[in-house]
Amino acid sequence: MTISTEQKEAFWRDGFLPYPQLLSAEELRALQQRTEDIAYGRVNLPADIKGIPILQKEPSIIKGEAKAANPLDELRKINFPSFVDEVFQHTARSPKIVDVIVDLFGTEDIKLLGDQIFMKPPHLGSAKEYHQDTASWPHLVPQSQITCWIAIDAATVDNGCMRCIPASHTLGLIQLQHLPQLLTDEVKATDRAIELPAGGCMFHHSLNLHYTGANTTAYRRRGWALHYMIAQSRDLSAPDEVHVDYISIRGKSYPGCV
Ligand SMILES: O=C(O)CCC(=O)C(=O)O
Repeated sequence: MTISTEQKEAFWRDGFLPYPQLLSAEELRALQQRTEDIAYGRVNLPADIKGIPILQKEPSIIKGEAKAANPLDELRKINFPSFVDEVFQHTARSPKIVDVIVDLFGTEDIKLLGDQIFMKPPHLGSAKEYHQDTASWPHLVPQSQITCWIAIDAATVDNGCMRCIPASHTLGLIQLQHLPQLLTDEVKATDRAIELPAGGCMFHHSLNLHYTGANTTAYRRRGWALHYMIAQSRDLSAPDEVHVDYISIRGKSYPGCV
C-alpha cells in the first residue's frame, strides 16, 4: 500500500487527493524538457491520432488576437503524449503513479484511456470551465476512472491550479445543460484550490467537478492529466465513435472488456 488508509478514505469521500511529492527533480526536468522539445518540433511525432490533433494552440493565438514569446507558450494542449512519445509513456507506467492507482481502485489490472498536457501559458492560458471528465467518455463503464494530474510547473491560484468541489463525484454524471443550476455561487465557493509544487500531483475521480482559472501571471503552468481505468471496464461506444487504442499499464486484459 503506497497511500495510507486515511488517504484512500479521503479520496473516496472527497473525490480527489492532493499528493504533493511525486517526481524527483530529475524526472521533472526530463518532462519539462520534453514538452519544450515537442513544442519546438524537435521530436518526431504524428500530427494526429485517429484524427485528433496532438498539438492544440490557445484560441487567442489561433485568432491572431495574441502573440506568444515562443512556440511552447502558444500551446493550449498536447494531446495523448503517452500514446505518441516514449518518454511520457515511460512515466505513465511508473510504479510511483500506478501503485497509487492500484491502491485506489483495489485491482492490479489497469489501463490508460487517454492523457493530455494542459499548457496554461503565461498571461494567455485560458480558463477551463467546471466539468466532469466522465462527460468526455460516457461510453466507458463503470463510470469510475481516476486521473493523476501532475504539476509540471508549480500550480497556484493565480496561474490556474485545479479547483475541486468536494464530494461532487457522488452526484453521478450531470448533463451540461444542468450544470448551471447546480453550480450556484454558494457551491462554487466551496471548491478547494489545490496548489501544488512542480513535481507534485493530485488524483481525482472522473465524476469530480473541477475547474482551472486563467493564468494571470508571468509563470507557465503545465499540468499533465493521465486517465486510468480498470481493465474490466467495458467500452459501449457505437462503431462510428472514434477512440484511441487503450494502453495496458499493469495486469491482465479481460474478454469483452477494454
Ligand atoms: O489542467 C487544466 O487546466 C485542466 C485539467 C483538467 O480539467 C483535468 O485534468 O481533467
